[in-house]
Amino acid sequence: MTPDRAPRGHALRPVLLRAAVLLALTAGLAGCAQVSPNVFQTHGASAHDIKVLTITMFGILSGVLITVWTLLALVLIRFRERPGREPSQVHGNTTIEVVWTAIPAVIVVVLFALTMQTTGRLVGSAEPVQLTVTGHQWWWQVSYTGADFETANEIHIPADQTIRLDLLSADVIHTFWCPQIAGKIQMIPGHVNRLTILPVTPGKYLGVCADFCGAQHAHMHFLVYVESPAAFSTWFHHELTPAAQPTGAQAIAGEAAMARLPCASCHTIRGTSMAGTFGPDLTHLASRSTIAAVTLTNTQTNLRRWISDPQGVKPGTHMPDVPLTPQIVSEIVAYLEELR
Ligand code: HEC
Ligand SMILES: [Cu+2]
Repeated sequence: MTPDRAPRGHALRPVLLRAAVLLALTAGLAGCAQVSPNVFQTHGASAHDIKVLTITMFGILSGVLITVWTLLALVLIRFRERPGREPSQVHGNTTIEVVWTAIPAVIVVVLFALTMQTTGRLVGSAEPVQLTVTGHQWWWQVSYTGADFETANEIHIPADQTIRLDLLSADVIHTFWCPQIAGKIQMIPGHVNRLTILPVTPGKYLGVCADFCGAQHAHMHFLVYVESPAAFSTWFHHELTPAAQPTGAQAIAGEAAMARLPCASCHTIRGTSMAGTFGPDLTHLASRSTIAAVTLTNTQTNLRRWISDPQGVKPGTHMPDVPLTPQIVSEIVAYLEELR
């Protein structure tokens, strides 16, 4: 019925407008982000390989698409219906059948070969294990082979060195993905997946969990710091040291409070009696730039917010709200801020 058509045409315009606004907003927001997991700005060998493969495939397949559409358009125009005319009938023509089977077969073989070549490189050589990253709902536990320390959510690695990551999960399936450095790989409970990476440009790169893993999946980010070998070595040797002894009166009270509160049953602070392993190691918390899997920047205000009400910041997080007086919160924050 014709009357139906007009309103449909009108309805389309606001939809297109909204889509355009949304697209502009997204682009704007992406521009604001301090670190963006931009797959086109690669700074790791495998991320680069994946980008090249993606662009090559996109090119080949675009060629196929354009060729098919062009031929289709030509055929539609040239052989449009005209009275008393019919194109030659080629049904069952062997030459044509062979050609249009062979061309796609060749294309598929080329795509397959390119993919195998790239994935072969991604698996990499058998480097000694250097890092183990364990996905937890909703944070990342990080340890270095042969080194007696643990950290969380912020991974430091030296540039221009091949590194092997052993990836595990403590609960459900997560996916480790730092797009500018390497491809994504799943973290599966009870199974070790390996990823060999070669970061090239020093810098700070954002990583995400790329598999829906529960309520706070969207707040399960990590940061990769690719550093010069000297800077990495400084960081690494500092991490090996036990926690700093608190100096201020508030901080001393804060340490005592944490040791007697439930905090101690979930968190380790090396050099103290606190040795819980359920939550992130806090030994050098103050040297991290973010907390709660890059949900908040590591500032005094945010530490207060987190410790007073983790469930308000990250609803469902496995850190419970522990009832604390503002005084005790201040003491704990003073202590945590000394844990450089
Ligand atoms: C039941 C275990 C549990 C208890 C009790 C607990 N936490 Fe946590 N805590 C966690 C978990 C799990 C996380 C990670 C949460 C996330 O990122 O989703 C965490 C995160 C943190 C972080 C952020 C660490 C980082 O690097 O992101 C701080 C700081 C912290 N807790 C301090 C405390 C303090 C102080 C107390 C006591 C008042 C406490 N926690 C009690 C489990 C616990
Ligand atoms: Cu996850």
